[in-house]
Amino acid sequence: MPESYLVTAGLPYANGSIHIGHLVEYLMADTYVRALRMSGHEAVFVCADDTHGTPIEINARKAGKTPQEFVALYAEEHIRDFHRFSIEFDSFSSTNSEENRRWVHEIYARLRDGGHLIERDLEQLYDTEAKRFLPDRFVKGTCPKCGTEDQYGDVCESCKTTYEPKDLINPRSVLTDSTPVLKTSTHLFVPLKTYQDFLRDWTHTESRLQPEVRKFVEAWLQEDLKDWCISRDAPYFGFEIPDRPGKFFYVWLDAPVGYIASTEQWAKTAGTPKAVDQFWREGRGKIIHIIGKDIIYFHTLFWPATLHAAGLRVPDRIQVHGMLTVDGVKMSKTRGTFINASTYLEHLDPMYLRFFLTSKTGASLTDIDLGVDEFVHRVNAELVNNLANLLSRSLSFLNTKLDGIYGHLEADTEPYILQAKEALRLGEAQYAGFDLSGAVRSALDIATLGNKLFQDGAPWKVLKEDPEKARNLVTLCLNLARAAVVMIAPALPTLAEKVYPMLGLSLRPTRFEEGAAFDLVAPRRAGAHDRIIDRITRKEFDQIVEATKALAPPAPEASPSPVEPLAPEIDIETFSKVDLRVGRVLSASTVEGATKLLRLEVDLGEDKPRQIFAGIRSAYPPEALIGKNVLVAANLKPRQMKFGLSEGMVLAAGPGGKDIWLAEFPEEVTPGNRVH
Ligand code: 2FM
Ligand code: ZN
Repeated sequence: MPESYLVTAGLPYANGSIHIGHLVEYLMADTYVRALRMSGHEAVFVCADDTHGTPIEINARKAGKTPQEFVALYAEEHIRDFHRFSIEFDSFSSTNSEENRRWVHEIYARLRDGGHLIERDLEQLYDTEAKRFLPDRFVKGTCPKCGTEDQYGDVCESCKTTYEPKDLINPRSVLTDSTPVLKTSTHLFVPLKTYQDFLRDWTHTESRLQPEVRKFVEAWLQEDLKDWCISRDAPYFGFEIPDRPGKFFYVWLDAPVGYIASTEQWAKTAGTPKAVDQFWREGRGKIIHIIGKDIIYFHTLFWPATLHAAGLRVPDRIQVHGMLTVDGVKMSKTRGTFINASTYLEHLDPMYLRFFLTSKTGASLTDIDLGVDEFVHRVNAELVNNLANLLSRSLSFLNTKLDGIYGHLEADTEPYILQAKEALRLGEAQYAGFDLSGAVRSALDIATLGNKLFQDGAPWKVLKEDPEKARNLVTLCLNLARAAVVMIAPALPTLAEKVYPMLGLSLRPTRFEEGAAFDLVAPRRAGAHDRIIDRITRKEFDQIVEATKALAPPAPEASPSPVEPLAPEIDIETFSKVDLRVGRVLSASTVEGATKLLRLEVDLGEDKPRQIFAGIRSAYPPEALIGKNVLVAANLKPRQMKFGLSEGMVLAAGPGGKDIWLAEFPEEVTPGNRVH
């Protein structure tokens, strides 16, 4: 049954270039949407630039531009980069649009008139010369803890203590160097706890959230949600609050509303202006948000609560993906792995990255690693030597030896055809369940079968005695290749477009069913064949890394850190008394009254998960921990803390503050495994 879907990807800030970390999400969303359409569904794919907020306002000023000019430059760049990666939105809008302003006003009016807003005073540092309140990074002063001078208003670089700007000793404004004063301002809040019951129901609805995300949200919902401040004082780049001159909506209020505004822009250009109301007021189809795990809180609490309060449709599904790492570590500017889409494109065909990233993207929150050697190896072995090779060798054989005319599918080919049809069915379901990796694998399995038949059947030998037998064999191989191309088309649309005419077909695949047609038979003929795709080498990727390094500002000189002296020697028996286990983090949450701690629920393969308090809050946002396999000292005597019992210890390294790293194991390792 054809259904309707509205699919969104997170809105990129109009404050920086699209990089390979972003691409994980946009490629996932684009591939998913293409697959929905090939299954016969209606799928509308919208996105926009996220344009508001303090960082953009400040960077625009630094660049000598108005915020509007500044975001316009990024909009142009983003649209160009997406296009070059064949990421095709039905609408790519901006949160600074008139459509968005209207929707924000409507939502605000509904919140206000429904009695869903409260007012409260906040005391913050204010620069009397610049006439503005100062966010954390606009205040410097002496650390209240260790006395180090010249520290920002959020964290001390020296002792890593986090604090409020107003806690600094001798604070001064970064903008004017004047001494800020404390000033009170009235702000608007959404009392989120009013929606706690609604959110619980919403969270529990089947297939709304991945199980690991649901656990996480449930943990947040166990405690009263804090009121959410939705206003900011002028000057601010954003929408002014209608009946509050000088107050603006906080960027995270208007950003997701951009999903609706972008739907409206699509609806108007498609000539069906009512479609926006159909999706967002009447329930025309499923609303699916694809996001990274760093913005779960916004999408599972603030956003559905806001929509619910405003009487609009709430999302049907939030699909969360893991973050991109390169060779197992976070992307880094100095390592040259914080690669912009445009830098990549100067060196390699986007198809390689589409292939690799989709082949690594599944339905879990596990981080996605771009291992450089693996990238080169898999592109060459799977895309070039398997799929493209099947097409090239079979097409070139048919065209050069057999006049390009297809033969027949003999009766004994039935099992192979059934096998391919089964892979197509499986692949289609895999796409629908966001298991893109599985779907790509299903396509490659069909190609592997084709290559094996070609190799075993050796048409170049058969040709002399029985050219029709050779023709029929190659015909089977090309029908299998076509099935594989159809299956992989959502991930690699440009490959499919290139290859379809070579097979004698028009334009591009539009339905998965076509892959199961097996109708490339006489008297049809193949088209002219051409190079499909070339092998790559490590050198090309290294050039991308070098080009990226050249863009990065020089790294500050690292101060030598003395290595701590070793503890006294112990024997193996003493060591083996420590029972080290692999534990999987099921949930993580902050602890009221403890600025350094996170409360973790860790699965050690036992009947029930353990509660462990870990002093890693300064380094890890709780949501980044879900699903990680960590190293746990499992036979430590449980410790009663003020906040509860801590039943073990997770092990980590680093000097403190943001620089703490948990010891981790890959996802394949089973929780509870002993570490020797
Ligand atoms: O985290 C980000 O990059 C935000 N710009 C995402 C916004 S998504 C949506 F809610 F607007
Ligand atoms: Zn300090």
